[in-house]
Amino acid sequence: MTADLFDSIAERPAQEAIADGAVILRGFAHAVGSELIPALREIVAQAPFRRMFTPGGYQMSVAMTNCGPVGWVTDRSGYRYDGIDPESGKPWPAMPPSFLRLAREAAAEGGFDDFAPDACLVNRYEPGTKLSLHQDRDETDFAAPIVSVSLGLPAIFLFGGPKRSDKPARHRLTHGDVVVWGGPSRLFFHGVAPLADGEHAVLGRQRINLTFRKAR
Ligand code: MD3
Ligand code: FE
Repeated sequence: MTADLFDSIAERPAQEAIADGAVILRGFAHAVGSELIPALREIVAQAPFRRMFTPGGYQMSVAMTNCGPVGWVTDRSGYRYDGIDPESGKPWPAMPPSFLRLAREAAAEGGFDDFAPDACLVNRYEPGTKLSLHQDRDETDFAAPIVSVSLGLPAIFLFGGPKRSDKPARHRLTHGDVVVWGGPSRLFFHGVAPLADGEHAVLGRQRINLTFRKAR
């Protein structure tokens, strides 16, 4: 009993440092998951998921939407943060207080006090979809971390280094896991492997990832 408990703690600590400035907070969003999902449904009702196009003309397999003062968009003219949803011509839905609270608490837990995100990108992965290795560099202030919240089906997160050619490590992220990326790791290459099929009790056949950013 004691050994089992000890082993489970040893193998799955609540905080896993995976790089300088990057920490996985296992299950950090679990308790508030039930609060996040209804808020997410309201966001998606106002700003539905859509598969955007890269500047190179490829349609992304991951579907996206945003909430908050600005949202990340991509089209043939490039990547940018925009206060207006190009599909509706209206501002993005507001960031729910529960989202903001979670992002700020996680950032503080990861060593970043006073995180003030102005964008929350919402990614939807269905089985077989993926996100190729990339850097997040459309924000103005790289001193601010990015906070990510995983919901629904598990995914294999690919975490490389400062160069595209750095061989990525693989980290399995499950429902309720939160990751804080700051410091040197803020500009590391990363991606998500093709999602394995499955069924999640609350979200069904999908994974939803929230990324909180300070864009401006
Ligand atoms: C590491 N999303 O939206 S979240 C993205 O699971 C993105 O949907 C993935 O990469 C997802 O841009 C990964 C984790 C993440 C987000 C931003 C990072 C890791 C990061 C920025 C720098 C380093
Ligand atoms: Fe990214």
